[in-house]
Amino acid sequence: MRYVPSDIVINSGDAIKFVNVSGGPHNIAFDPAAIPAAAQAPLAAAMPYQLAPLMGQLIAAPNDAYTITFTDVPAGKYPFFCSPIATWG
Ligand SMILES: [Cu+2]
Repeated sequence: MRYVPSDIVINSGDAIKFVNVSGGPHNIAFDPAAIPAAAQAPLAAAMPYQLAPLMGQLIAAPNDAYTITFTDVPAGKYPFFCSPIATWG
């Protein structure tokens, strides 16, 4: 279970489309404790259908996708993880 590529550099306003290849459900989540305070609102605004703050909806089936468009999100590092895997092992 991994994201490919695991690291990606983008410009402000770029979008990342995360696609479930297999083994879902998956999602894309950011740990609010790891995101600077000033970045939380714009990042939240960039994430449709959150299950919890900065936790994206489940993409359950192969080829399901979730897109985050990083408009107005400040430059920085945004470590992300799959919360079902983190929660359910
Ligand atoms: Cu996952």
